[in-house]
Amino acid sequence: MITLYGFSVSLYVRKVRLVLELKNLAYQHIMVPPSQDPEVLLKSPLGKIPYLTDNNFSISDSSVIVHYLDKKYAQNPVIPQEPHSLARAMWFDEYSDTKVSEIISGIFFERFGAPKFLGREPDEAIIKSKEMQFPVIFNYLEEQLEGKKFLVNECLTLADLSLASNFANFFNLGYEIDATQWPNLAKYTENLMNLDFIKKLIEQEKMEMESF
Ligand SMILES: N[C@@H](CCC(=O)N[C@@H](CS)C(=O)NCC(=O)O)C(=O)O
Repeated sequence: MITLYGFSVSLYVRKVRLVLELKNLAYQHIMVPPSQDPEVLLKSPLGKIPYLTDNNFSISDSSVIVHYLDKKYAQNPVIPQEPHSLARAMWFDEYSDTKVSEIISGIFFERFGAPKFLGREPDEAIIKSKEMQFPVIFNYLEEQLEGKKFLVNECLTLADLSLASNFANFFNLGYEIDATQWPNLAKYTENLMNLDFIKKLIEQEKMEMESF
């Protein structure tokens, strides 16, 4: 039995859930926050979410979990085998987890996390400075998507799922991508968000967040 731990608002938790859903794997999802509790540290040594157990095996970190799942459950693979494609998929996963996350999910945290977890109002100056950086990531992705439906090999990979997880936060915040400036990125994100399993998970998350 697979059990995934971590609040669904986390983009890293969402990334793993997208892979579990794509692979049609049965799993239990336990909504927990990050924690330094010794019991948690046994499964997630940095105390971060997500972490996952598969029967008696436990592992943490979204990218590591996805690599594990892809190796163990081969259906609908998300990690390419060919070296250049593998490197490209890993690079975009890294780019999404760092640069894109720092900007988009940084704003999401200010808007929703700061009031909920830190008991303070969102800092509009922080939000503004992050919004000013949208063009940096948009320009890069626009160029990388030229003539492509997906980022690697014309098929859905971890690269796209990782970005979909961040862009779900972007759209949930009410932002839009200006298709006149970034036509490739606008079309790409629209296609991603309209994939059935992604749409279904985002809808499910909305219900989970209402009772959160
Ligand atoms: N590289 C990790 C990052 C996970 C992460 O930073 N999770 C956040 C929640 S979105 C967390 O647990 N933060 C608590 C902490 O940093 O102590 C992954 O991909 O899973």
